Amino acid sequence: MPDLTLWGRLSSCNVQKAVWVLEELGLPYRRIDAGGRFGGLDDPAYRAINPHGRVPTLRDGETVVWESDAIIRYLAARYGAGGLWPADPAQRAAADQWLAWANATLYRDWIDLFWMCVRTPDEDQDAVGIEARRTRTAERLTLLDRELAGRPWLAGADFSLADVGAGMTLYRWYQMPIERPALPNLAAWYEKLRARPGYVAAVCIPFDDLVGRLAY
Ligand SMILES: N[C@@H](CCC(=O)N[C@@H](CS)C(=O)NCC(=O)O)C(=O)O
Repeated sequence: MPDLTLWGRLSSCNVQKAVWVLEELGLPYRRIDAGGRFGGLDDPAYRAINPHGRVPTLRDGETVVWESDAIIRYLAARYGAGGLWPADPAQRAAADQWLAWANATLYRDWIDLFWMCVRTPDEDQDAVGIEARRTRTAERLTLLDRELAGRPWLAGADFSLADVGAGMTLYRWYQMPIERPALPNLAAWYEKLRARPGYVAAVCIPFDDLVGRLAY
């Protein structure tokens, strides 16, 4: 029986990825609220396990991992039996490229958009900046829509970490007060994600407590 502890508030999108994978794998774990209004990230004990001082951090017995994508890769490799993270290098690369793309490309404008149009108080919002991020995020999601036309899941026939990295952004994308292009394949994929209990438990988290609030 693994001894898993995850540090991080559930309102953090990066924590959400880790919780989603823990739920997908059906693993028992303890989650400790940290970061945001819970604080604790500058505590020496926390810095000792995560020198970066951010959430999430995972401890599995003696093993400590931080950085959300490193955490989900670790969990899937350790406990996923080749499902979420295929053992075959070519199949794994098919998932890994999307996981890397989600973090390096999709995430950047998407998270800026979230901060600029949700977390920034109305009176301080930069409409031009918001529109630039909205347009670029829509372009990335349009690419996903095209890709998803030919297969059920992002890396192929099976659900994998590729779906976690990019799929994590969709709940907030569909909740944000913005205009969205009609993307039928993306919408169908989102519905399939919403049918997964792990996605609902980890990602479909209302963010009212973050609205108009730059500081925690
Ligand atoms: N690249 C890191 C980003 C970690 C990060 O910046 N986490 C944010 C929350 S999403 C954080 O710790 N913010 C400070 C806080 O919550 O107090 C990862 O994916 O884990």
